[in-house]
Order: sequence, then structure tokens, then C-alpha cells
Amino acid sequence: MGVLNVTPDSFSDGGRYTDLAAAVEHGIAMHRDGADLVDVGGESTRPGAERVDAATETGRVVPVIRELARAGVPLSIDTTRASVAGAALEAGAVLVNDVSGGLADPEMAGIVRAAGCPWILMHWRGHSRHMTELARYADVVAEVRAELTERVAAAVEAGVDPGRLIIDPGIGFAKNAEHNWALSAHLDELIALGYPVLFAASRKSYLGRLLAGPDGAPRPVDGREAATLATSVLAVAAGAWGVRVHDVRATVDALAVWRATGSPRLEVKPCGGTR
Ligand code: PMM
Repeated sequence: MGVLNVTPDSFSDGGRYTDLAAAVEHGIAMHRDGADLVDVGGESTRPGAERVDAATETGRVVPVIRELARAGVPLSIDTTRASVAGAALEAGAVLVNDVSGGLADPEMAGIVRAAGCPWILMHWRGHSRHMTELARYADVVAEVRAELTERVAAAVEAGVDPGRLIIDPGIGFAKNAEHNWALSAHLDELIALGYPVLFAASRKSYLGRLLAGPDGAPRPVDGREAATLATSVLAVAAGAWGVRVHDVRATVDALAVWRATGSPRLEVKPCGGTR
């Protein structure tokens, strides 16, 4: 899954694709490089980010989705709002990527059920503005697993087909570096729940902290690609269904190496099917 943030303020690609033509060109390039899905988002979720209103978010994503769908690019919509998801599905998106796992908007389950599309339920404890203070766990792996299980149950209770659900540990969302490493190390415990798992660590700050220089300053975003590739290969080797990344070409190359070692070929179905 390639990341396409149509926002002025996302931590990695913020401001680069606010222009329609630049966004469409980048989406097409990621698809050509091997992305099974291009994930379009119109609201930054970096820690501390302020929210934008629904009209602004819709206005950012819909034109890009419409153009990319016309160009034959399979698309997901990265949003916590049902109205934005509905507009994006109408414009041609085929999957809803909801970082709130259905918690932010009670209408989201109805939109997904009516569309019959796959739904990524990410582990989430609150909006970006407050999430740092929500990073409190006694056992992060057990708690994320339990809270994701609750989100899956709520979705199924709301009538969503369990065969359309994908789960995600939410790396960096109400989690510090130690929590992120624990979740990476125990991804198998989430995979054991029986749902496809998406892993999305691309360029996140815990990688910058891992690679800090001698002065203790975190490695800047543009120096985190090799570490990102390592997390992606480890996640897929552990059985993840997919990875959400900024550099699609490098990821496809890294996974080709992993496959060449005789590892099983993944059958990734863009619309949420499992391996
Ligand atoms: N992270 C971001 C945005 N969307 N979606 C899912 N499913 N999982 C994630 O971890 C996730 C996401 C934030 O990263 P970005 O600013 O690079 O998009």
C-alpha cells in the first residue's frame, strides 16, 4: 500500500501533493512501481495535529481519487469520517482505511456495510491532539490485541462481513518507541486473531530515534528508508497481509529478495482478501 497524503502537514509527505496534478502523478507512479493499493488521506494524523473539517477533507481527497480511479489505480481512503469515506467510495475508492477502528464516527460501520468493501480497523485510543497522553499500557501487546478484538466484534455486531476486516496495530498511535518495538516483535499474536494484518511503520519517529546520531538527535524523516524496509520485510516474513509505505519501489524490491529465498508468495488481493 503506497501512502498519498493530500495534506499540507503530514510528517513525511505533507505539502508535496496538495496540487492535484502532483498527487495524481505520484499515485500513478506508486501503482506502476507495484503498489496494490494507493492510500489517499486528507487529514494529518501525526501526534499533536489539529483536525480539519469534513468539507476540507473531502475537498482534498475526492478529486485525487476520481482522477486516479479513472487511471485504473486501486485506491483506499484513509479517513475516520463516514461522510468522507462515503464520498471517496463513490469517487472510486475500494477500501476504507480507518485509523480509529470505527471509534471516531459511529456512522462508519453503516457506510462500510452498505458498500460491502473491506475495512481496515487500526488500534486507536484518541485523536492526534491527545494521543501522546494515551500511551499507557501494562502489557501493550495484550491490550492492543484485546482492544482490536473489541473493534472487530463491534464491526461484526453492526453487520459488517468479518471476511472484509483487516486489523492494524497502529504503530505510533498512542504508543511510544518501546510499545512500537514490542508490537513489531509480537506481530504473530495479532496475526493469530485470524484477520489479515496491515503493518505501517514507514518513516515513523521511533525509527528516527533508533537511528539517532551521537548528539542524540533523531535521524530526519528522509534518512529512515533503510530502517523502514527492514520493518516491512520482517512484518511480511512474520505473516502480515500488507505494509503501508512511502517508498513503494524500494519495498517491492526488498520483498522480491525475501521471496527469492524461497519464502511463500503472497496472494495479496487488493480488496481485502487474505493470503
Ligand atoms: N499511519 C498513518 C496514517 N494512516 N493507516 C493505517 N492503517 N495504519 C497506520 O499506521 C497509519 C495509517 C500516519 O502516517 P503518515 O502520516 O505517513 O500517513
